Amino acid sequence: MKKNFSVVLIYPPKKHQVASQTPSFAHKEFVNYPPMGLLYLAGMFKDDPLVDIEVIDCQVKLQYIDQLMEHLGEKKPNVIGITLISNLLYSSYQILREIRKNLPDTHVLVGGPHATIYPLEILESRLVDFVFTGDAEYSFHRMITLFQEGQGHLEAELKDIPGLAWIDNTGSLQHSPNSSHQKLKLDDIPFPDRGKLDHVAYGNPANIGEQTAYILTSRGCPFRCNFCDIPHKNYLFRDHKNVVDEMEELQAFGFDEIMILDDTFNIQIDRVEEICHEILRRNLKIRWVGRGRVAPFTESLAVLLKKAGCYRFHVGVESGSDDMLKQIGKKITLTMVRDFFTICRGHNIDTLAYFIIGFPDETESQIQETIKFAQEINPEYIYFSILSLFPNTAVYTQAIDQGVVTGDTWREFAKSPTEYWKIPLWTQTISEKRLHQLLRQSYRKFYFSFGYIMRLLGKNLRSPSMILHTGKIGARMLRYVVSRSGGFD
Ligand code: B12
Ligand code: SF4
Repeated sequence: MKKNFSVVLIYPPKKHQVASQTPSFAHKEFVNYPPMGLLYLAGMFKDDPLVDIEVIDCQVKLQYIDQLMEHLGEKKPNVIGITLISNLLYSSYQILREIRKNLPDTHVLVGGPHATIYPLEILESRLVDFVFTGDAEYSFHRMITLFQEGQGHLEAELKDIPGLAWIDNTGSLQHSPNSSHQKLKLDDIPFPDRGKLDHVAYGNPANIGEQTAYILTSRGCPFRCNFCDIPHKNYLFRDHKNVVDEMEELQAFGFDEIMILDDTFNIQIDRVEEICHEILRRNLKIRWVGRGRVAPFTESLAVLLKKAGCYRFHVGVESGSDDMLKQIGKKITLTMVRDFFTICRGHNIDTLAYFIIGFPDETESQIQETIKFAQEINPEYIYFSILSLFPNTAVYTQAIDQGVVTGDTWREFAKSPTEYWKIPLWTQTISEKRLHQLLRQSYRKFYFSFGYIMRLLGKNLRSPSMILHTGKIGARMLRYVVSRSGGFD
């Protein structure tokens, strides 16, 4: 017999976030996207009157742990679930400790990228009951149903839940393989339940709409850049009709802009073309932004994208040196990059280019080439970061093997997160201090050039609120580029 059930899903706060190697104005103060994974989980119960799901994004609401605990203490949910992101682990563990202490009868679940990499370390902390690795929509649904039926303790049932890790009755760690990703049909998964969050809280300064919705049309990436850990190495994608159904729903809901958050939206040009044709066939009038790679990309695709409402495209360029692009396994060349930006400019599609400095053995002159290259390709926006050695990446393994980091420092952090822990960097060739100076230089040379400021004045300042907003970001950025240190939290 199923019972009424209350579930709270939490995205952890930014406070105590491990300092990332991007200036904080670029990722923390002005950019906020909703936790899509939690909205997808909530979507699984949209039509279930017996399950009440609340999603709390502590990056924008109940940002302090005592506020969050007060709310949870009043609500006393049956289940609490938390997304674990490696950089946000310290505060996530603080929350988990408080939950164990104050709500000992509540079932505690975790999932997300960090949980997928370190399930056993998390279970050893004894702060959670179940860890979900990989995509979790169906596993989460099954688990909640088992709880409702009072069967959440049955080992035989738990073993059938793909990707689930737990400590069994004998005290042994168990982990069912998550082979479901390969078989997952994204078109069958209900749309994320966007009604669970206040969407006014989310945005990106580059967006021009009043209210942006975020969608995922694919998951995973078959490329294996050595610095990146995309949770799935194989690429799953949604049918064009399914994608445009969601876009249509979002337009009806009142969103006037859509940002596609895929890591690699344009891997299959045919599918992207079909999406554009479908948008045009249904006469949708909505602006949207894509996120993908510089290749494959063609002139005819750009024409179609523009016609279908795509006004900006984000791509990872990473470096202005062909040797470096080869070394990091990006599988693109500077010629491909130049072609992409020429095509976009020709068709009036704005661009945002991501760059990284501080790769293994990268020289200062290669970094200068990258800074120059950013100016040459002249996107509307750049986003530079210093390479962070993330767990589960080839470059992190290389760093361990070559003694650049001492031991598996991420695993130690995963076992017991500390407040002032620092992400390892590759500082054998260029010191951390110099990398930060070069990072500041990259933003200064690009955003504070005469040409860029003139372009900004001509293009972006359409309303008083936009002028105010741009002024605020400009002032913050100026403070950063002239500062000698700081700005990284
Ligand atoms: C969009 C995005 C962002 C956005 C928004 C983050 C947000 N609010 O979700 C922005 C740009 C703000 C961002 C910032 C950062 N991000 Co980010 N981001 C992503 C990206 C591209 C997509 C996330 C997403 O929506 N995925 C789609 C959903 C459906 O999948 P999902 O979130 O994994 O959720 C599923 C499962 O994990 C699971 N699940 C998730 N949570 C839970 C909870 C429970 C209880 C259960 C049962 C299951 C479960 O079920 C979900 C449905 O299947 C991912 C890469 C990727 N492809 O996942 C990186 C990624 C998550 N980001 C990452 C990082 C490192 C960061 C930053 C630290 C980067 C930085 N240098 O500052 C910051 C800090 C994060 C922060 N402050 O929140 C890493 C995390 C690595 C790690 N080991 O934790 C990833 C994996 C990218 C990478 N390859 O390195 N990010
Ligand atoms: S950086 Fe982009 S292309 Fe490379 S593996 Fe990650 S998602 Fe794929």
